Amino acid sequence: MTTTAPAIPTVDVDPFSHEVLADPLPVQAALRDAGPVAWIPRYDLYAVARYDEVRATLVDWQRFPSSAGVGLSNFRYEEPWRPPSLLLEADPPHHDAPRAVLAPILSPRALRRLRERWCGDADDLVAGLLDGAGDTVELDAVAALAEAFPLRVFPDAVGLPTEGREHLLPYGDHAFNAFGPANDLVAKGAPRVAELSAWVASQCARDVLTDDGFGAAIWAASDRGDITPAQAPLIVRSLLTAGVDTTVHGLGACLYALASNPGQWDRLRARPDLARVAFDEAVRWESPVQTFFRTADVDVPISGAVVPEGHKILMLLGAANRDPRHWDDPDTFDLARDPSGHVGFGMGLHQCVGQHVARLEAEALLGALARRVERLELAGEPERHHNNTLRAWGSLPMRLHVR
Ligand code: OVM
Repeated sequence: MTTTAPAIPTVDVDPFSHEVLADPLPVQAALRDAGPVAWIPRYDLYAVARYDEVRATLVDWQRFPSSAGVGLSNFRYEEPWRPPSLLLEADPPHHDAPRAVLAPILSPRALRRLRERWCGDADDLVAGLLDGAGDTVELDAVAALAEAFPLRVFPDAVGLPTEGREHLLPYGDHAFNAFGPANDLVAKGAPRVAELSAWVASQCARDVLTDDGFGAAIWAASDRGDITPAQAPLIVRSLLTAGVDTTVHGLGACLYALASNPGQWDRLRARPDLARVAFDEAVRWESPVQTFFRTADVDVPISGAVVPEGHKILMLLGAANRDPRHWDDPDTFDLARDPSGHVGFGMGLHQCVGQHVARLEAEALLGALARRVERLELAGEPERHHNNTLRAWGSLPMRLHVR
């Protein structure tokens, strides 16, 4: 008698179509409900969308390595659009030195020196929007807050010169599109790739960076021999790629969640120490980074089915973060819940190394707003910004009631 692995359910969707990007929740649910793993014929792609399987795939770097790329493109056969990241697109042992160098530079302990300054910067930004404006202020919370604050503090913390910072968001937007299929979103970015990549590369040089930022600290690690001088600029590049759009869209998600759940805003104003919970809950609820891929290094059984060696597997972080098998009432944004364990920052050895930076930015901005804004409300139809990887707002018209 022979036994065969159970068939993998087919789910014929395009997770990267505009229809799905406009509202990914139905496809997330369909993939979760189809089974522990599903097969997407259009891309000959396996997919996990349940919390347990997403988490298990994320932590299994031995069988699901990252060095063949964490997008749809398989670096075994296809030339990457830029030299691979030494962090994101690497496995142990190559991954370990870059990670060990960067982690302490971005650790909560190392960030303590920035806390007071960033809180003051957030107060200044909010004062500039509210002072003398009357009882209510209308603004686009994406441009005025979610983009303005990270762009004000993060490039300074890295040590970038002022010139050219407007390249950061378009570069990151393209990098996150490039993890998906070669669709219209990737084509839209293509004309500027050379220019943006050249600018980013130029900003990673030692003599361009100030001597007191994250960039200088990475270069100092190469002086100590912890990494090579050839690795240093690529690690700086990771900060510039992964550190801006992600935080912007995380803050956008958080502001949208708070504006559309006034009870949660009241709770935050009463307990400003909930700012970090609010941000993590927004990262769970909205999952600004929706997806990443791995590549099966061997045939990998998942609940009896097999993901064949050499195939890509799509991990739907957003689906896992709303899986009712794991979360109570997952679609509710709730500051009373403990969102820890969400996979919005990933899990395991590649878990977001910059997450403490993002949380500090959120704490500073939400704190400044909570001190001065009685109520936030949507003042018009919010607009999505479509990206193959990011769940993002393009504009969030809001009315701020000031006290
Ligand atoms: C990188 C990187 C890390 C995380 C996300 C990301 C574009 C890039 O190391 O360049 O997205």
